[in-house]
Amino acid sequence: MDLSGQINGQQFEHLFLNASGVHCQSTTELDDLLNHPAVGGIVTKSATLEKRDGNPAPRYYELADGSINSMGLPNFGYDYYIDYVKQSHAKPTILSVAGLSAADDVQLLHQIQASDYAGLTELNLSCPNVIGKPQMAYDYAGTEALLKEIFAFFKKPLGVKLPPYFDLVHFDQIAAVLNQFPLTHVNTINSVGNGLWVDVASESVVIKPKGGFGGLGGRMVLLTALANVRALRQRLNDSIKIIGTGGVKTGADVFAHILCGAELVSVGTQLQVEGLSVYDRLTTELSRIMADKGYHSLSDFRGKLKTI
Ligand code: ERO
Repeated sequence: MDLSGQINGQQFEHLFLNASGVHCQSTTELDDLLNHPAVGGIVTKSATLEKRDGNPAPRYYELADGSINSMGLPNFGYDYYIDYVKQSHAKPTILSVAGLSAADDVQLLHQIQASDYAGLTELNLSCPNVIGKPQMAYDYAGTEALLKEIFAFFKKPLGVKLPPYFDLVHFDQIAAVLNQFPLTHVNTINSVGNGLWVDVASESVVIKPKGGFGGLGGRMVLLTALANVRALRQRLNDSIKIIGTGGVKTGADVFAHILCGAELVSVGTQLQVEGLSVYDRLTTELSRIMADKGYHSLSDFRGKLKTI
């Protein structure tokens, strides 16, 4: 079975990645992922210019059908992650970066441009959990201005991590912005920002930051993730590949992401729940579905969702 995909000519022998934020903060965790045979490549925890502890705990909570988090960007800082991805690895790496402001984003990308890192970078335009900082990619004019400034000097492969959109007009608007730039990929979706879970027994919220509001992930966001992959695939230039992230629990969910047009697929909440063995199970389940349908390669059905 050929489960490979490509971004910017870089071959991912296996379609599975981690979702940024899960099992990717330390080099030990990143090594675990890279050493796993069913993982095609890794995405780092989004790096800020300086190391951050993040928001106060509890800041992650597992629900029956997914998760809610308000981690607040805990990470070891840009230097830590650039040092890691600059090493020679047997699989592709994606360096995720997230400024706390547009000026930070520009500075991070200047530093990457000046470094000898030649792999993929992903600018996170969608963190829902930095208190007082809006998600940049909901501001279309701001995103356009930022990408203009960045691509004036940034000549290395760059993609962006997007928040979920919910209105068809918003897909048109963000695609019109993104299509102006030589992006290698978009990664969609980040968590669904600012949900709220109420524990009825204790009559309380379940995470501490922001009065209990946080980003939703896991199975409960699958339909939103598929809609975003599909709607963006229908609107973006063919050269901009899509990493499908969100809601993957079974091989059928992975199949659906590919059918909607994903090149690669990330696993977040379910990786947190199940550990690295999730990738073996998903590979088995996906391969069985493909075999039953007579498919040998992801390209046999990628983007070929039927409408009625
Ligand atoms: O709180 C976080 O560190 C975080 N959580 C998410 O669900 N998505 C993010 O993009 C993110 C931080 C960048």
